[in-house]
Amino acid sequence: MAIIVHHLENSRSQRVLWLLEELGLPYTVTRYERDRKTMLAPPELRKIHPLGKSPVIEHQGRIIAETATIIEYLIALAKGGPLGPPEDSDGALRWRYFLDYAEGSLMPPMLLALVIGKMGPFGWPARSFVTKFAMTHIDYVEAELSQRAWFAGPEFTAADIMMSFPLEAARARLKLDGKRPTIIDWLTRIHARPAYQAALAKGGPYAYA
Ligand SMILES: N[C@@H](CCC(=O)N[C@@H](CS)C(=O)NCC(=O)O)C(=O)O
Repeated sequence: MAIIVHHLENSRSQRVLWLLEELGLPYTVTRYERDRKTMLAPPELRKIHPLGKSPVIEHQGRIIAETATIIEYLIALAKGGPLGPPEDSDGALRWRYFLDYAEGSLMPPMLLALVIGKMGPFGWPARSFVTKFAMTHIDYVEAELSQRAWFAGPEFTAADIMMSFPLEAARARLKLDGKRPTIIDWLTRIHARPAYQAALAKGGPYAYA
């Protein structure tokens, strides 16, 4: 049974389309547009999952939310393969870690930077604190990526897919170009992947590519 992806434009769910393209699994996309004023998801998404967020997938009667959970589910469905955890235990640990780190630790400062930016002058008092908080993570990620080609090890895996959205958001909000060459090089390499480009064509508007 094909997988249905409930996909919100310009959002984290782009990663799920990309993973499905990499895995070559059949899927269909139900697209949602953001409210033009609030930039929130439309109420129809709440009919799929009570939180009304994207991504959500449907498969064999299951409704599955949370990007990392979806990624692990799809990797299991594809029976592992090169995008799953590496065979060496350090690589496997890094794979799992970056799946959690992307949404659990890296996204909160990126979201704060977005909110502060939208607040205009009211956000100014918090700006230097938030930027410092965010840049601590960016420096950490830059150092990690300087040690190996991809997040889990020498090969591209789903850990790279998971890390794409926060780092694309960081590039847009924290103006990383010219300052963090390793992250920018990694972004250039992921954007060059045919499956990344195919997912863009399926997903519609995505302001971070
Ligand atoms: N940690 C969740 C976050 C889900 C989430 O916040 N999705 C955003 C997309 S960028 C969303 O649906 N935002 C619209 C809204 O909050 O109304 C995940 O990774 O799936």
